[in-house]
Amino acid sequence: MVKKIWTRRDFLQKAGLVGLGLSQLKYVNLWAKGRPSRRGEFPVVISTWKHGLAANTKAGEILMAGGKALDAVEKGVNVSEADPELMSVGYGGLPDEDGVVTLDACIMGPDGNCGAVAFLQDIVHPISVARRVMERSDHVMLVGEGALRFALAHGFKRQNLLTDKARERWLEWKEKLSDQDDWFPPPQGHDTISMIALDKNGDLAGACTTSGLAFKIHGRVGDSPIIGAGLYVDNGVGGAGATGRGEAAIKTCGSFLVVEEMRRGASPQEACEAALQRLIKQRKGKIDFQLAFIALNKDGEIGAASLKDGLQYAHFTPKENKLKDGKYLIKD
Ligand code: SD4
Repeated sequence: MVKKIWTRRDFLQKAGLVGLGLSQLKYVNLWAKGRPSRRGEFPVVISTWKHGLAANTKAGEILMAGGKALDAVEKGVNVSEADPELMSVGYGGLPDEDGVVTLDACIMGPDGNCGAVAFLQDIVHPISVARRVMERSDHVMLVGEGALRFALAHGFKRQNLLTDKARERWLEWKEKLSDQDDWFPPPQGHDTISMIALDKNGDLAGACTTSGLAFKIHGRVGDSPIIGAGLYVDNGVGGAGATGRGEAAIKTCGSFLVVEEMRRGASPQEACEAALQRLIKQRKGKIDFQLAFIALNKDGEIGAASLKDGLQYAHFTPKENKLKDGKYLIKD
């Protein structure tokens, strides 16, 4: 028996689609790739670390009620910022070497607009100040005293962010200092929250907020408030966020790179891994720190990868909000 060779026309005829106009065929192509069917799984949220679960819960509530991705990421990470037990974000964050808590944050919306604050002190919710910078000024980033003054002018309340627990950890660190110490590498501790959300309309937004590396040099700013390094969102493609050694994310424009990889056709998982591979190559394989990326594309697909073992991330869909392990690239 001669095997019939199926043509595109045969397929369309069988599916009853011959006679459709060009624009309708375009839709059929999308359908074949599965996009509208994935819509059922919207909204989606991905965020870093275990505390991402509580942040996702808040973001998910907003999204399930039909809210916008931008509101979801802001209110979601607000939960982490207000948690005194969380020693890497907002209130209760570990201080710098002088015992001062300094916060970095940035936010990016579906319209490509973004806002950031860096080296901000005495304000519990830096992400909300970053959003205010985005919406109420034509600047992108404010730092230090200027960021604080802007926040106070907009009604944010001043508050001491150094909890007793964080102060004790700082004193312990100081007591152990010796003349052999240097700043390389700094103490580890990677619990920045980066969050990307996709709402029911298919719009993306992202947020990233942190107290930065513990016991850093006073004045140090990491990747978390830097658009393209700690966070990047392109509403036509996807979004990505970082956690870990900020200097490494800055040197590779990490989050931007992840999004650009997705633009070139990589899945979110492949894109996260490609950005980390770029870093490994840049450093000729000499990696003595942790860095991780999370990513979410326009179709609701996610990715998460780190240099070393230990990355966890929280993944929210209408069905569940689950803590998962990220893939890592370097086995010690
Ligand atoms: C920083 N990326 O300041 C931040 C630190 C971090 O989880 O991610 N901690 O470099």
